Amino acid sequence: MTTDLLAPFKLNNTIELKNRVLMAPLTRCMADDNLVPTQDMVEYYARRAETGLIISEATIIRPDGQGYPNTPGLFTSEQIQGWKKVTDAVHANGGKMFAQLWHVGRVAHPHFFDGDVLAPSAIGVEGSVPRMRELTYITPKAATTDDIKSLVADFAKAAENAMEAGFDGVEIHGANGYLIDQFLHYEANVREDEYGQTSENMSRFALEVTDTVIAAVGNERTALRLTPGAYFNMSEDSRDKAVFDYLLPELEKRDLAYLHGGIFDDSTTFESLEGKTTSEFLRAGYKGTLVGVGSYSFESAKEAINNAKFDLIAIGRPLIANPDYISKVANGEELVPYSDEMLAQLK
Ligand code: FNR
Ligand code: 8K6
Repeated sequence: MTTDLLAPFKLNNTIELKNRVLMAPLTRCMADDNLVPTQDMVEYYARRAETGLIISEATIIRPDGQGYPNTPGLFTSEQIQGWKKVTDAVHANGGKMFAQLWHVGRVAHPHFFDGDVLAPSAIGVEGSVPRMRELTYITPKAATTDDIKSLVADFAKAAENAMEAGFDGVEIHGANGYLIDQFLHYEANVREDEYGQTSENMSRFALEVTDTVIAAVGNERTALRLTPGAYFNMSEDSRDKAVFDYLLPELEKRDLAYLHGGIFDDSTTFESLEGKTTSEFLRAGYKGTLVGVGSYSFESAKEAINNAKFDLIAIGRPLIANPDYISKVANGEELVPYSDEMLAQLK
């Protein structure tokens, strides 16, 4: 029997999705200057409510988590109210939506806020802020244990705010070289305290954030995105695999809503993961609900799910190009191809 991707999927006792096709988190840099979602964003998300679950664009948990212009936040009442309009519109169209909770760590830029750029260690990245080429990255400050406590607490506070804003759950952004991912990779973490040096220590921050978010909103409303193979704002280290070998079974015990791989093309293999792809590596180490992502078509996703490579598929760029992706694939209609120029406008 083959799985129908467009049939309902029970995530857990709290949440049932109307199909297995998720909208991947997609940063659009279109919030207003107070980082509040706009009416255009309300309509953009509402148009995509036919997907089983919309994952919001990455949303910063506090001011020093910002590394790109006009990315939305979830730390002021105005931002919460702005998101409430989005979730109300998505719900009115029969959809469900999680907020992706984000802190960029060392790729934050003080252009956007007052204060230090925090990271696990004082190791910077080369280059400059996308779309703002005059802003080159600075060397971050290694977070103190008090800084770490406040970061963990602020992830939980943002998760509570997400509930107030009407989201159905949260996806913690632990991927793509941002703060949580920086703790998980040797290239960015050379700490000598209980957050560095060993797999258990390097996993500590990710697990503390996960556990406090679960305490705030419940495990059935908590998900996590991870990038075991470093590919963005980070380079691979052969020791990284051991960190994820420790982390994945720990996460499995938490009984999350789902685990999500972060990657642009899931055919990419990683030397540091013994030649595995992101979804192969995550599937081998994690038995709970797994979301695949990265250059999949509806057909290739169907094949992967039927071969038990993962359980749900997240679709990114094709959903930028086709707000009506679900009805098009259901009817066998041709999709509009994505192009980067489409990022200039919210359609
Ligand atoms: C992304 N991606 C991304 N990932 C994430 O975790 N949070 C984010 O905010 C973003 N933002 C973002 C913006 C844009 C313009 C692109 C193209 C991508 C990655 C995204 O979720 C997904 O993993 C990739 O796009 C691969 O999936 P597709 O597009 O091949 O289906
Ligand atoms: C999450 C932060 C937002 C960054 C936006 C990234 C936009 C990239 C759009 C182009 C996609 C090209 C895919 C190439 C993948 C290379 C990965 C580094």
